[in-house]
Amino acid sequence: MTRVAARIVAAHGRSFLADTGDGVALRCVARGRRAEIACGDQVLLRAGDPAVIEQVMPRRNALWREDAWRSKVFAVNLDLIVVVTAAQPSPNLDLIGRALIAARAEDIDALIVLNKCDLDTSGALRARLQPLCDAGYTVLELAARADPAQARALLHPWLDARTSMLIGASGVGKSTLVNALVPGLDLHTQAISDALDSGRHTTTATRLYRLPGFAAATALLDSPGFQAFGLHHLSVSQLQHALPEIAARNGQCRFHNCTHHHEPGCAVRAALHAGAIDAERYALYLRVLQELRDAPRA
Ligand SMILES: Nc1nc2c(ncn2[C@@H]2O[C@H](COP(=O)(O)OP(=O)(O)O)[C@@H](O)[C@H]2O)c(=O)[nH]1
Ligand SMILES: [Mg+2]
Ligand SMILES: [Zn+2]
Repeated sequence: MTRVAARIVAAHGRSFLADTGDGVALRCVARGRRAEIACGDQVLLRAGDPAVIEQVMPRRNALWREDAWRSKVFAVNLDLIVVVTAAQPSPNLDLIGRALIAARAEDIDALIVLNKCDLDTSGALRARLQPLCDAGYTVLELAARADPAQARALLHPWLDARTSMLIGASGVGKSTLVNALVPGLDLHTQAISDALDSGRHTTTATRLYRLPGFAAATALLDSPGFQAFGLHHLSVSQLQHALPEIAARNGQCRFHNCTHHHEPGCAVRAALHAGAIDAERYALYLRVLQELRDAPRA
């Protein structure tokens, strides 16, 4: 029986689209009850109509969230997440911070995009994103709809030869950005519906696209927005290493197992009080820390 290697480019319940390398998206289904298969998974297919996913290859990493009720894999085998924000709709910095933590915990690089820079309300958002710049993240300002050529030029060095995933709230312009990067794709922005989205105007499934004009290994994933981002799967140490401004103080506290919450001689709280760590970022750390402590451990 011949097996074909392929990459999952769309996941929708138990049915999938896979790319076997010839550019044709093949419909396939998962066999039996198996672990969640996600966009970006490398698989072996048994030919047929539909083709059957026989095997899922080991993953390099996975961007996922977990709360008390369930865990969800957004996508796997990623090099970069591009967190897209815009003045409209106004960003939720808690969710953005959590996505950045989830990415760093899996060794996935991160970039922040401030989209819709043509809106004159963008200045206020720039100020709100400053703590992320201070923590070492790059913020690129662009306008996917107003100036797609510039958006493409700015993103090229970040996306080229890598597998990247756009994430962010619904309406910030992720699908518009994919359209700017894949000429002729005419994606389902809120103005245009799409078959996979069953007539709805918004992106409901994560999809992987190849980018023409970029290196062959380049892939970009568009994703729907998310309303929650639990991080129950992390350990306290992973959390501390996933916030760059806290990781930078690693080993500088009086106690080696300092939680940076109340202990004397804490370098993180000293930096907080000196203004070197942003209060909102520290509050995010404490919120997630508390959730990890409340979470039932397997
Ligand atoms: N003003 C402005 N609007 C934009 C820009 N990029 C996208 N939009 C609009 O924002 C809305 C949501 O875009 P969409 O790509 O569907 O967002 P998604 O939900 O993140 O995929 C649409 O009406 C777009 O035309 C931009 O650069 N400037
Ligand atoms: Mg979309
Ligand atoms: Zn400490």
